[in-house]
Amino acid sequence: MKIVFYASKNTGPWLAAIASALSDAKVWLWTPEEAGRQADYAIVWQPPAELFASQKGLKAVFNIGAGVDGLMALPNLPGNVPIVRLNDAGMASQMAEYVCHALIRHVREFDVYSEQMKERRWKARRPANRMDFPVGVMGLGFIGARVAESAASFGYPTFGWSRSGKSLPNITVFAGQDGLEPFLRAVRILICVLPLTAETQGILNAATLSKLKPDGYLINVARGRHLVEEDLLALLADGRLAGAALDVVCSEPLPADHPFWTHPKITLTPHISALTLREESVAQIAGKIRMLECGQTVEGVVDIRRGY
Ligand code: OXD
Repeated sequence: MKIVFYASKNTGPWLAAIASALSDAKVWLWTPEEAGRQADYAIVWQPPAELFASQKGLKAVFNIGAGVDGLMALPNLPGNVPIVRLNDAGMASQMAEYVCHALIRHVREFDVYSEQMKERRWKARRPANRMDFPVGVMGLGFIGARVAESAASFGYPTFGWSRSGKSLPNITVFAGQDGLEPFLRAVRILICVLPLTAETQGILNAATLSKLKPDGYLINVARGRHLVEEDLLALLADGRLAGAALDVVCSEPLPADHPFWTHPKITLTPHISALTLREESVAQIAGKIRMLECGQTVEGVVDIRRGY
């Protein structure tokens, strides 16, 4: 079996992990010089378009990440073979941790306590009532469902929204375009875990964000392009939103002169809410390759029409 791999960094450890999980496979790093070398499987993260232009016999493509928007944008992606994304591989619990941390930091006012500490002020603030902070999760795939369940487990009233809906214990779920407005109106803390597609790009904008309950708070752990950044800045400026925690931005790394860096109501992290865990990911991909080789179907196959 022949496997071509592409990532822009840490390639040595990935190649070694794949070779050790699939010891009968020949594994190599894609380079333009070796573009003609044909593989059965491609395991990639943000590959150049030329990779697919040169590969003619792929049986499946594995994305070493949960979001496939980067792959979907490539012109030569083979249309007739499974494109498989990671499902979970340790990401759901990282994402749930990140989101609950951002949620609780905001609701329990930990940023205020950090400021008080700088002033050596010992002063308790009024306790927050979780009922005043209904949480809404946009995107209820494996990761989104885990995020919603985690928020609900702390006792926050929790709502979910997705294209086609889903039944989840303790979560009130809204579906589709008709469900979007009632969902937003029910929510004060909005969490975006959506896949990025033509339909969801820009979904976090002035019209949608201003439907949140007053003093709304946004947590975006999906993709920067879900958010219209200037709309967020305007809503923060006029006090319509209380703040935002952003793990993703339109242009990554965020340019040094971007207003988000110094905004007092924005907390930023550099796209780390759920990092790809090499061991878990390689074990999952190797298992799926073995299943495909035996003619079985695998989980996590992308619906190219939907884009996720
Ligand atoms: C992913 C990511 O899609 O890291 O997995 O953003």
